[in-house]
Amino acid sequence: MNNIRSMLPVYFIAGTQDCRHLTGSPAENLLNILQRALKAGITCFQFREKGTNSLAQDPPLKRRLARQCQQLCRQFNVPFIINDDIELALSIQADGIHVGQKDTPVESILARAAYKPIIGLSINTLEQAVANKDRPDIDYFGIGPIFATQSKADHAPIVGLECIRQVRRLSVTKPCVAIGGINEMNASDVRDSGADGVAVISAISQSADIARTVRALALQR
Ligand code: TZP
Ligand code: MG
Repeated sequence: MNNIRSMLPVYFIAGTQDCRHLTGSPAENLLNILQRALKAGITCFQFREKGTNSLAQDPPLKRRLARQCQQLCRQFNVPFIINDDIELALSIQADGIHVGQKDTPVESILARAAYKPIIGLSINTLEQAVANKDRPDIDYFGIGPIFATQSKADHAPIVGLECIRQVRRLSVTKPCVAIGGINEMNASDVRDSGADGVAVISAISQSADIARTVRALALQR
């Protein structure tokens, strides 16, 4: 995956905890939503099992589901990223790994990897953006939360669109995907502020019409 920017326009993130409004098993629900999102044209998928309602407590099941999601993404030629779980990501050769500021440091991920995974880092302040902007081992930033979100209980302070603008004003040219409370209505503002793409959980996982939502998120460029 040479062109990181091209994978950021509609970056879908989900785990079984985000699909509990459906009636099937947790794994079926996620695969069902992911398949519809892939058919609709998402440009990247991040597998993120987090919290008490997730499979974080059941590693074998989590691993099996990760592989199923990876296979689905492969069929659609869409990068498959794993949130935080370095062991799992490296053992199944996920295309990439996304980490937060408090997760495993990027150097130690790469020291353990037998291949070069795409690396995404969450950014919540201008200082973090500037400190990491010239690091060649980080492929993209996830900036947020931009708006209020229901999908992450322990989220960092909301930064608003202004944070994306300021990051760009500080000459941060690294590919950036914005996250947190982004939907069909505000995605164009997010892009106009300087983000290369939008990362969403609920806008897609809870959409009554995933095809329409993905098209709308994609068109707002
Ligand atoms: N990190 C910052 S906000 C967030 C994460 C994982 C949740 C985004 O979810 P939603 O439903 O798109 O607001
Ligand atoms: Mg994390």
